[in-house]
Amino acid sequence: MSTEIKRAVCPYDCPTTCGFFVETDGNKIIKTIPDKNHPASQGILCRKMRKYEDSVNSDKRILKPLIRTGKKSGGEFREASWDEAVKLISGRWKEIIDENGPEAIAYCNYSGVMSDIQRNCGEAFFNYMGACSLVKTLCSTAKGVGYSNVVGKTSSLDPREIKDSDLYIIWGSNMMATSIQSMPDIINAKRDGKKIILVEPYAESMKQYCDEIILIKPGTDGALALAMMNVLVKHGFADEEFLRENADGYEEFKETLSEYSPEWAEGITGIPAKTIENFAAEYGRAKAPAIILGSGNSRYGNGAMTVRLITILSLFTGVWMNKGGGICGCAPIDTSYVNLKLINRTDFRQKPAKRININQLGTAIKDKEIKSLYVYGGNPANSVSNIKAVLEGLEREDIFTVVHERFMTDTAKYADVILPATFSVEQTDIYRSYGYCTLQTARKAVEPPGECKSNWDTFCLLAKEMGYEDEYFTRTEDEMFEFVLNNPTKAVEKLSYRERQELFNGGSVNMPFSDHTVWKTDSGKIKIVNEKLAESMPRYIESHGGEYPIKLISVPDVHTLNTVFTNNPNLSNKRGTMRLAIHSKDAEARGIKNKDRIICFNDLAEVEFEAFVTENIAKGTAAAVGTFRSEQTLNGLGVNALHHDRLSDMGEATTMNDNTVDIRLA
Ligand SMILES: Nc1nc2c(c(=O)[nH]1)N[C@H]1C(S)=C(S)[C@@H](COP(=O)(O)OP(=O)(O)OC[C@H]3O[C@@H](n4cnc5c(=O)[nH]c(N)nc54)[C@H](O)[C@@H]3O)O[C@H]1N2
Ligand SMILES: Nc1nc2c(c(=O)[nH]1)N[C@H]1C(S)=C(S)[C@@H](COP(=O)(O)OP(=O)(O)OC[C@H]3O[C@@H](n4cnc5c(=O)[nH]c(N)nc54)[C@H](O)[C@@H]3O)O[C@H]1N2
Ligand code: SF4
Ligand SMILES: [Mo]
Repeated sequence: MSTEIKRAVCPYDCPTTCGFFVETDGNKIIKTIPDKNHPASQGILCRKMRKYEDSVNSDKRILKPLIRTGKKSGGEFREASWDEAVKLISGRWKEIIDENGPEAIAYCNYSGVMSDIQRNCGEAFFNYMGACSLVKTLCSTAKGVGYSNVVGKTSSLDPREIKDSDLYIIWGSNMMATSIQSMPDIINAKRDGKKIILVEPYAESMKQYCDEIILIKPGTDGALALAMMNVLVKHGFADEEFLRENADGYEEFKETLSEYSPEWAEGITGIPAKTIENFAAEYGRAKAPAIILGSGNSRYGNGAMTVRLITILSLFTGVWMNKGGGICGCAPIDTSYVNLKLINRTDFRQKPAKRININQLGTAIKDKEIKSLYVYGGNPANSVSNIKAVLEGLEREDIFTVVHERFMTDTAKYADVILPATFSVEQTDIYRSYGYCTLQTARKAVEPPGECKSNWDTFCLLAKEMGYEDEYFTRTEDEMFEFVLNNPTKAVEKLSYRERQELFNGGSVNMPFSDHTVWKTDSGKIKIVNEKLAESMPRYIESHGGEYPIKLISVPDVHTLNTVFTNNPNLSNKRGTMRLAIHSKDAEARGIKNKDRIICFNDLAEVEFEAFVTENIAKGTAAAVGTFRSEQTLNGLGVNALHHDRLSDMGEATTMNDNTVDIRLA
């Protein structure tokens, strides 16, 4: 059998955006091969992707359009042709637009495929239609806003720059799950005697790689950062000359710091004052400490302020000027690699429409004014907060729902029409990374099975049927790909001929690291005080919290990525039963032992878990690991049923870690 090796890029929502190769027999993917020379992943593929062929060739894939025959969510469908499905959809949409206007149509898209054309082409379609617009803030928008409120467009460290750091603070990141490619640097640093400190409410996964574990109460990291800055000033570790020269508002901010003593912070964070003193001093002495910041602590009612405070802390001792010093995990790229406007076509929208925040999708689609919902590259029936509201909306007989999917997800079960979707290796696209300075492309490696179609091809078909005549919708996928590459941004224009050629054929290009020492803000200075904000002076604000005694957080699982891979039995089985980690003291107080069936409850729902009793979690905290399909849950509900749909202080982002619950034996 003759086979061929083709280049591929991981399309999932991870900071690394790993590159790899696939071996094909001309028909199917038969093997996934890591790329040792890849600039970011360097031959390391996570366990989810090591046998990607199992996911791509799964016999559970949807291969034909399906039309509902039974009740909503009943899972009864009949096969249909694309022609019938597309005519049905466009027919209903035209009726709805005639009767109620285009804002009666909503869409939902998130992280299923992160490559630029396939992810964003739906924006162009719904902009053209004039449908409701979607506020896509399900993940880490509060983090981005908190960071840029201080340093504007100045970039954070690319993970490849932390090799030069002399102290590592892993601040709320389960790197074993979400940034495995940086783990060799952590392991090597520890071996070389550099210290690794973990700041986490839930340290189970990372504890063995760290020298010191600081367990913190969820949502209180801002208080820790402030107390550290109090100590840095008190003991002369703050680089005051640097701050006076480079930052707006240092003197005023410094005056407020005396309030934020380690003893004050102990009361809020649960971390002993002495530990805070020592941590701050250790940080103050380091020449090039790297704060590796996850997104977990931004998913709170105070999330943007928390990240703002940690960003200020990272600047407080002047270490951004030293190689390896600074913050890693925010935005390492300070320029644009792809001209996104060519894809999402914001210019198609004639007037502003009703905005739907994805975190509040349930409330939005319960509203009878919404007559149709189109879902692609997302699984809101599992991934969005306040699941009961989402399901109530999806259950409506009078909401015409179309789901473009690869598998029969919980969301797809509620569809009137399901359209079969492709995998990344069956489509052509451009891949930016949000964690590394790389730009990649991959051409289609194999033809899709059955009648699966990419998002691009599907939207072009729907546009044709709707009578949308713009040239945009007439291009083939390859033509669109080449059109975007032929209209490069300034950063891409600077690449060599060979690199540009590589992008055309499918390849990974290493872009230069950014300069972390030029402040790309409106004043050209670091914004400690930012007059443009309602909260111009940074301070500690409380998270939303709630009336129940236990704080609930949701954390990533190493075997799955949100609900992607939950249809792969090898990975799901290894992940095991839906678990809730709780501290042994909290368990004891409730008569709960390890592996007991427990009910976690609040005003929104009751969700059953298996108890995981541990010392590696802050007291008064419960951590739900992974996102589950309903059939894999214990009582039909996942943890998101316990999440309110409140938004963050800035960035309109998720606050999925900011809920309270109580727990009892089942
Ligand atoms: N409890 C809990 N909830 C969470 C999280 C958590 O850790 N715990 N994480 C949160 C975060 S950070 C995020 S980003 C969100 C993710 O939320 P979502 O993006 O809604 O959820 P996913 O589970 O990633 O679902 C993506 C779906 O897209 C489909 N898909 C993949 N590729 C394609 C394609 O090319 N075309 C089409 N049409 N479909 C495709 C996949 O089959 C999958 O069903 O979840 C959030 N919710
Ligand atoms: N294996 C795997 N990989 C993934 C994902 C996955 O689900 N599984 N998800 C993908 C997605 S969608 C994203 S957005 C990225 C990043 O995904 P994220 O969900 O941002 O993951 P992490 O950055 O590892 O950060 C989560 C960590 O924050 C901690 N945390 C929660 N609250 C607090 C707090 O108040 N303070 C502190 N200090 N820590 C807190 C949690 O305990 C957890 O360890 O990863 C991607 N990669
Ligand atoms: S899921 Fe994340 S870590 Fe795994 S291959 Fe894809 S980008 Fe890399
Ligand atoms: Mo995410």
